[in-house]
Amino acid sequence: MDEEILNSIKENLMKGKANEVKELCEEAIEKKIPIEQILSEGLISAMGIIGAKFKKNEVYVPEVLIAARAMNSGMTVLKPLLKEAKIKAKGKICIGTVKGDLHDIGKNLVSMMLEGAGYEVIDLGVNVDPDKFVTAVKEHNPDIIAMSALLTTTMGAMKTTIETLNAANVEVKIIVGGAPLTDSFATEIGADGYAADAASAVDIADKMVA
Ligand code: B1M
Repeated sequence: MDEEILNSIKENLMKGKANEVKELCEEAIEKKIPIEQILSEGLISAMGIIGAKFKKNEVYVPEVLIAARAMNSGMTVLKPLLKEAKIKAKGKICIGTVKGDLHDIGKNLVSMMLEGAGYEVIDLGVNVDPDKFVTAVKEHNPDIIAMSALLTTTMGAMKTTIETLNAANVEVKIIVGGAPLTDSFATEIGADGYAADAASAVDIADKMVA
């Protein structure tokens, strides 16, 4: 019976059916299925499948976005209970698009996938000044800083941000991503990881917090 509801949550999430996911999560709570189980075997598991399909080009950005919307809709029901139960997130990540860059579709997608994978994500927005990343590390003490850049002209801001973080002597791992980036650029600027897409960002974050 529990398995049936959890499978329905999964299937509806993958189809992007936000209302159904919300109702099924409410039903699961009424049936006293543990919150962790609803989260991991329902929502997170479904987003994981979407992420893997996205990586293989079996689904595209719109499908991922509607699945993420359905995930969020289920999360509105679970979040207050998660807080009550003090269930710990996998890790904390501050994410932002670097200074000078206003593109946020990819960043939002990465953010949703990370949340879908069980991370607490603090979104710093777009055009984020290097000092704002430093302030965020001091304020939130994240495990990871995730930076996005879509312009060749703003890739340099990633290097400046890493230099600023290093100068501030803060202890944090750094993942960078965005269409113009490469693995070798990430290494060159001193990032700890490069993710080519949203699903890979989750894989790398998982390795970093493991
Ligand atoms: Co802009 N734009 N844009 N734009 N725009 C590009 C990026 C461009 C390639 C278009 C082109 O010329 N063909 C070009 C950049 C050229 C270059 O630098 N090489 C460009 C330009 C030039 C500009 C302006 C300078 C145009 C102008 O005003 N003259 C200007 C700059 C504004 C600024 O930022 N200061 C500008 C403005 C805009 C809009 C505001 C109109 C709009 C942005 C709206 C928004 O984001 N809210 C826009 C858009 C939509 C695009 C395109 C069409 C689409 C970008 C996008 O959202 N893709 C883009 C052309 C293109 O890509 N076809 C273009 C979908 C998204 C899901 O993919 O962001 O790549 P992406 O994210 C992927 C991965 O890259 C990765 O995962 C995501 C999912 O797989 N990823 C990460 C991204 N961040 C990551 C972080 C990670 C890990 C992975 O970890 C930290």
